[in-house]
Amino acid sequence: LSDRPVLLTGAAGTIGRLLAHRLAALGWPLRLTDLAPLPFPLPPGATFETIDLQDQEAVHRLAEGCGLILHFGGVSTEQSFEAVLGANLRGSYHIYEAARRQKARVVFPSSVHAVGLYERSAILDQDCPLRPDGYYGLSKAYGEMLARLYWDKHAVESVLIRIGSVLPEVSDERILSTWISHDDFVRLIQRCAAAERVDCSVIWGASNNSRSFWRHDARAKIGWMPRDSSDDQAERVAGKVTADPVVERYQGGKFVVVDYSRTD
Ligand code: 15L
Repeated sequence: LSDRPVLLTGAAGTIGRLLAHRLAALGWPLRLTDLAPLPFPLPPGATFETIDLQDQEAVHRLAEGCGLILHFGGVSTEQSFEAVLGANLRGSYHIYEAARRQKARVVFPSSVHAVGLYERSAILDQDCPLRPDGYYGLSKAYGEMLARLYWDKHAVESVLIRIGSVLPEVSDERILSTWISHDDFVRLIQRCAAAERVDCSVIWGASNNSRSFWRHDARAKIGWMPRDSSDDQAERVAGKVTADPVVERYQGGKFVVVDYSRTD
């Protein structure tokens, strides 16, 4: 994979900008894109072009020659089905078609919201049934199945990272379970590129948190072990919870309550 350009979609987003800076500093040849203009100066060795992921031609053109696609573009919050449909469902399909043409590996960021309707007491393994907590989580479940289809049918390799919360530090009690440090996250992306083969692997994207909701994934296969942990931040956020019992009941937290109508 090493000398071919790396396409990073969603480069202006929260995770995109972290990766753009950190991977450029590691000397990666980055091809950045986003729907929005870049809110920071172009990192060394990177190029940038504004495209809409719904424009299949543009996605194919931009992916030309790339060996790895980090697909962080699209909607990242709970929104209407129509909003999610274009960016996340169509957009991810265009990415996978481009990966197939370029014989590129894909890193697909799935999310805690693909399993957000499990209660917080549940401990999940990688092959648990997905329980999305809204249209955004559903688009992540779709992305995982899209990746599976392109692996089984076309041998397109993917790492599906079920990301918890990529934040500089823990901000409430729930995030003690879902937190992944910037350093652990960047090291994970490095392993996604460096691993000899990844097939179609699922990784729980969290640091080594003793309050984790998750266990068992493909980390040994890709050679990643988180080094950080939320544990030493527990005291600082103790008691930081919302007043909403639905938010506090489920792994997905506040995304769950958008249009929630169960009464039991
Ligand atoms: C996500 O999938 C979101 O994109 C992010 O903004 C956070 O809300 C995160 O999940 C989370 O639930 O902590």
